[in-house]
Amino acid sequence: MQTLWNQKTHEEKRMFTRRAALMGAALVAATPYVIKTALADQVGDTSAAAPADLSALVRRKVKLVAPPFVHAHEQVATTGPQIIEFEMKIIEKEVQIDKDAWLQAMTFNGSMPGPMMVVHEGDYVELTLFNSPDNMMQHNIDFHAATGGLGGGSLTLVNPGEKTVLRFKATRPGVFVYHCAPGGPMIPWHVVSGMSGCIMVLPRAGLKNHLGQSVSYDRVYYIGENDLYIPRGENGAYMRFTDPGESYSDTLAVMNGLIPSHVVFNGRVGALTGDNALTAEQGETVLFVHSQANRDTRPHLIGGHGDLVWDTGKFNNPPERDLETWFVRGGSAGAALYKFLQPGVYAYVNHNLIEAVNLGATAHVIVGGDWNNDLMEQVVAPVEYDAAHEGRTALP
Ligand SMILES: [Cu+2]
Repeated sequence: MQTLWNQKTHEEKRMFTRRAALMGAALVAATPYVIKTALADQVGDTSAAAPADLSALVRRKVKLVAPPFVHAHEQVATTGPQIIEFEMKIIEKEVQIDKDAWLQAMTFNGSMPGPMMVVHEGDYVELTLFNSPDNMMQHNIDFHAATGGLGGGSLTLVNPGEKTVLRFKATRPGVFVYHCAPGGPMIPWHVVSGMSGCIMVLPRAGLKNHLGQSVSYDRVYYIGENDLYIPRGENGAYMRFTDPGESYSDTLAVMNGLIPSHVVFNGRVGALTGDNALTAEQGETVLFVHSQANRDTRPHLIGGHGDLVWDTGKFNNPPERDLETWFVRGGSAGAALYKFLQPGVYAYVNHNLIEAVNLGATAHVIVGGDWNNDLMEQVVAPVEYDAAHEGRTALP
């Protein structure tokens, strides 16, 4: 299949993709009984539903920005519910994820993760989703924040060159994953190829602490974590492919072993370190939103804490306080609020430290300000000691 795929014309690839996706859909239906497919088609048909009258609502267009940044938004809504219009384009492209490793990535809007959307509870999200004509694959979007229709997945399946518009009402406040889910084995493959992102549905009155008092943030950063499965060739080097179709079977073999070759924040090793480090100032409160569409993770801010943490990511639940590490379940997003008290370079990691250090899941936050010796002081700098006389009182 791999060589054949390369010999196909663009049109043939499109047809192939369509057929593969249909096969995927058939697998999802998993039919021992044919009648079940018919029933599923019947109940999944939305064409006869009464139209929703939203003519009284104001529409607002919001341009999405690439993570870790988030588009400008109000924390406390100053209007009633609106229809918030977003656009996203699906782009398949090769991405270098480490010095020696490349991924045939599938992306929402060209980034891994896809952009974070922010709306308020009661708003309507209206997304125009474009599948670039340069792509090979059929894609869609499943919003965990949405109700019905496979989170929108059953209503948004687009071929290369097609667009679709989905509207859903944001009824539950929290941070929620969205991801591509085009059916069958395409689902995990597209997700571990980069197709996930996050939406934050803020309560209209903004965030509240454990006592129900209002809290706000000075900055918000969106960290999307990806587990990646890059196959190695016979010479031990990572394999590089010309297109997603060619990469599929070798990648699937690694995926099914459940051991990622890379675990990264924002698409590649080092995406949020060095010149790309996150920044903040002493005294600022930062909201870290962390999503993982496929696999569990455990964010930890080295040298800091989570002052208020919604580790399940849902703002109707009171936040936990003073956490050292929090847990984000695969297929969800979490949010942690922290006020930086001390300047310095903080590492924000997945505290499986093998994943953080050896596989890539590390970000840095550079915080400017004045050191507070009350919180911490280096009383004696490292110095050689007199082993004949000192250190004898330490042991029991
Ligand atoms: Cu997809």
